[in-house]
Amino acid sequence: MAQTAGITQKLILLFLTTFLISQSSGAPQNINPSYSYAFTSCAKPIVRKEWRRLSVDERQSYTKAVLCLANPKKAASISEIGPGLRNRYDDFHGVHTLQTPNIHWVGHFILWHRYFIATFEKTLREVCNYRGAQPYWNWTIDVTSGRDMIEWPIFNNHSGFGGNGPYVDGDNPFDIPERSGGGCVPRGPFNYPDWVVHLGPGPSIDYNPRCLKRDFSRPIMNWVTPGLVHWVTNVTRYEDFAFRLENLPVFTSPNLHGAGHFGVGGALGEFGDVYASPGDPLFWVHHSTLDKIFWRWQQEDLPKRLFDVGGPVVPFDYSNQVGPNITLEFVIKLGKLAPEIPLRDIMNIRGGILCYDYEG
Ligand SMILES: *[C@@H]1O[C@H](CO)[C@@H](O)[C@H](O)[C@H]1NC(C)=O
Ligand SMILES: *[C@@H]1O[C@H](CO)[C@@H](O)[C@H](O)[C@H]1NC(C)=O
Ligand SMILES: *[C@@H]1O[C@H](CO)[C@@H](O)[C@H](O)[C@H]1NC(C)=O
Ligand SMILES: *[C@@H]1O[C@H](CO)[C@@H](O)[C@H](O)[C@H]1NC(C)=O
Ligand SMILES: [Cu+2]
Repeated sequence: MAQTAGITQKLILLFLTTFLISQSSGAPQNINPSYSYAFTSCAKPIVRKEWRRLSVDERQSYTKAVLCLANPKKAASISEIGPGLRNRYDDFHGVHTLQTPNIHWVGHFILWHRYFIATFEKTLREVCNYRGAQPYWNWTIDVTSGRDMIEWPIFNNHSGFGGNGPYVDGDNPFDIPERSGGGCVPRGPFNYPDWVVHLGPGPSIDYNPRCLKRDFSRPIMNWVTPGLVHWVTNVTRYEDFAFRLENLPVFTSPNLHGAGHFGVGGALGEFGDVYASPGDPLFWVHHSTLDKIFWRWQQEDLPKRLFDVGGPVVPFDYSNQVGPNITLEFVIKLGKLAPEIPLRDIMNIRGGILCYDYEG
């Protein structure tokens, strides 16, 4: 029954999309006319589901596939970034580390991460025989539930990513409020030594094997509200959406991207480390949610938004003191993990080189 409803929903979606495009075809605006809408090439997208919509088996097959990517016998390192990288998961971590100074607080933040996640999802499927799609984590449901973070399904010891680390004292340079952990995640698929973070902290790509730490901060997680999601999406231009999604890197002003990173990673956890955050596999479910919000924003006015990009090439250069804005021809790279592509190729999640969609 739920399956049928999902399919119906997708058909309606496809219909609406086609309808909007045919409506607009008389007077294209902000659309490059050389592009043909390539939905036909992606008739059967893989469908990314919310974590709790997966069965326990499906959740475990996802986390098992992630563990497989970190097993050098099953998924060898190919990135040639350095001797500190020992497996394919490290390659993803290392590519993010090397590019961290160029992919945050820029116009292409959400698009670079879209390509990064899609490549990760493809690798899970091709290298580790994972049959599903990359899941996403709708934090709004958990934050508004009022339940303790430790009880959220995503942090389940058995069917999730495990929970918080035990409390340990430590530096808290950003004054993360009510930090509550900081120690090694004790249970779940990503406890030590089942899961070993190799790179970091920060920009280091040296071999530095250690446990995954988490340091929950409920007040930061509470940044996520339906009102904040609305504020981010209640804009008509891409550059405004992109700016609001990241917002200023300050702890006095809430932002969706930071809520997940610092709500879970706090002061001492990997997830709060802007370079080393992929060391925590929550990275993928959190960033997929941002991508879903982006896609939903695009869909609200597809003719205008499918190919709308903007915002600075250089981090924080919102008034172009240093460099230009991104364009559809702006090229992004993932090292040896995937071909270099212009942003144009990944504007549509159901066309060109991408073929996935979101349920819910
Ligand atoms: C998260 O769930 C809420 C409540 O069901 C829903 O309104 C919202 O659109 C969802 N957000 C995302 C990103 O899926
Ligand atoms: C998960 O395991 C930790 C450590 O053993 C425990 O403190 C916590 O209560 C468990 N979480 C749940 C929801 O049972
Ligand atoms: C959404 O944008 C409109 C038009 O700019 C504005 O009037 C409205 O207050 C905004 N709503 C929110 C919740 O930001
Ligand atoms: C960058 O985009 C902004 C907003 O559209 C625009 O005002 C500005 O002129 C652009 N900067 C450059 C250098 O093109
Ligand atoms: Cu990032």
